[in-house]
Amino acid sequence: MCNKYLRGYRKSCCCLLAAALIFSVQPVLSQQKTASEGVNVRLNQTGFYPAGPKIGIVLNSKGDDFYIQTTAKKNVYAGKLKRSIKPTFGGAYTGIADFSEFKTAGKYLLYVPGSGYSFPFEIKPSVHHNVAAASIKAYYFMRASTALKEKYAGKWSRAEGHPDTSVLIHVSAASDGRPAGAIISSPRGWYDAGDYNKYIVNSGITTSTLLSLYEDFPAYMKTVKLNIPESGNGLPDVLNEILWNLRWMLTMQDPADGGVYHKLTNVAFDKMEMPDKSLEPRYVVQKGTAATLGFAAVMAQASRVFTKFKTQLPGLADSCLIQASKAWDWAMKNPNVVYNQDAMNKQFEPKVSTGAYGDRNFKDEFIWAASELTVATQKPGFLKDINLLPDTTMPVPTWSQVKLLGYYTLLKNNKAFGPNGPKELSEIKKRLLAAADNMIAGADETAYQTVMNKFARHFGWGSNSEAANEGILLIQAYRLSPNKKYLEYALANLDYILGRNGAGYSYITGYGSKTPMHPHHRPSVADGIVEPIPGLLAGGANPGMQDGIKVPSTNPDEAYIDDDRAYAANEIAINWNAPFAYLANAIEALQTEFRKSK
Ligand SMILES: [Ca+2]
Ligand SMILES: [Ca+2]
Repeated sequence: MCNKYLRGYRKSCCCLLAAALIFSVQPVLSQQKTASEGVNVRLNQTGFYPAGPKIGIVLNSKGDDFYIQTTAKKNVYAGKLKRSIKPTFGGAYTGIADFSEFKTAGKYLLYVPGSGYSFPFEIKPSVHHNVAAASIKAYYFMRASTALKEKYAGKWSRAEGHPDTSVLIHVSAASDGRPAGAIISSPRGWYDAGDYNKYIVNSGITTSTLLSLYEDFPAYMKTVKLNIPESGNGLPDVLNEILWNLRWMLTMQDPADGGVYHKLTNVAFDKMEMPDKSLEPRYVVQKGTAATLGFAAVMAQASRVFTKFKTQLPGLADSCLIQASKAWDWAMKNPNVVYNQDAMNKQFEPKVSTGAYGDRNFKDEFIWAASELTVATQKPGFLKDINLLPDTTMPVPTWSQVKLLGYYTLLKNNKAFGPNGPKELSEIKKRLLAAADNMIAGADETAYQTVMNKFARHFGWGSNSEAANEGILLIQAYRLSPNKKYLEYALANLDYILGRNGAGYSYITGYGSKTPMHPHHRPSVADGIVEPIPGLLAGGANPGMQDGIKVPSTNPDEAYIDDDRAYAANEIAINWNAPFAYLANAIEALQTEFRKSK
């Protein structure tokens, strides 16, 4: 999805080799005991809610019995496997171990004679609390322009990188007031992904998704403590973390005309080095319609959220709304300014080869920004010239397709409109619920019992964010119409990401028994610490191999490799972590709902 071409790469795997040698001196018995864990028996490696659904998937099953065992291998529950109706993408049928009716809290294994054991898992309330919080804390580790202190970052503490107080105006971005080579200050923000650049388009969907998490579940999000420098200042920590990026975004608007620079970047990707070692000049480049509308949408949403914290943040909500309106005005005057990096490089020096995030269709960005501004201002004018229903598709959001972000906002603020809401609202609601119904139809026939596993096309670049965004759509539908199936299949996609999948990985660094150890992420590669920075979501299974690194299988859901060169399957990115953070925290916030019907 980031579609970034990389240079100056070097591999660093000596640490893993050393770890493997240490493990080889462990007693043979313990090796045998662990050898079969998680190979044929796949499930959420974190665990399950006592009253929630609990499913394990068994590959190569010989019989039809399964057992839940304590970690001392004592049987506490027995059940029968069901055979999947449809096979995996590789053509094999699976055994489905449904132990939902086993509700006793504890630590367990799923055992299937002839197939082996699952990894250990827990049954307990709030079982996802820690991994959900870690996926937001991950943004602290992505902060530019600050040192990470040991008190907050533990062994991943590091020196400050990229102060970005002296950023050049690239010739593509020159204006009367800011000629090429002029200097602006644009500090803070999150590094985008495996690289150290900052892109407004991708920051837009990311920041909005995290703001929505707070907006949709404010009571729960107040309980999520992150141990970051701002903790304890009276704001929920998720908002504290968002502010680090929001304050950077605010500096990316040209105050003279309201247009927003597409990105703040080196001219080329850095080597695989720590951020403080990267000292290349930084530029802001060309203003564009996608960046400016994304900025308008996020700032309008932020004004709505932060208006409740005027004591702690005097003036912020007002500034956000003023800057959102200025951005909107620029976009209305410049409705089709594409960021075309190749064309820019033919015209201007220095050439820029970092992530392009090029988009040519702004219908969805206009819908998103107009929806946010309408809700924030309660003025219907923003929607006047916008076709809210340009087509019948309901694509889950990506950085280049944000229509549903606008729909979610309109629907959840439905009541605020009173009788003067957009006339399309009821149709949008109908389409969202139909999309959710469509999504869950047939998921129970798949080999892994998930929406994610329905179609090969779900397994593109950043497939784990597809799984998470499907989960968000189902949760948005559940909030409109409390069909328990929506919630259960949202949870099933969380189970997918945390281990019930074709690759057998829990795709979040540091959470689960088999997790990515070599994400394509510069600090994780360069810091000399064996464990990668925790709470990061790997892109996931993707048979495309755009990086040229061979994956062990090209079956779509198995096409994953834990290799730090494999940016097509194993990069991390802020726009992938955000939907995971939404899904995992939303499921935690809604966990008591599982008790109600069963
Ligand atoms: Ca678009
Ligand atoms: Ca490392």
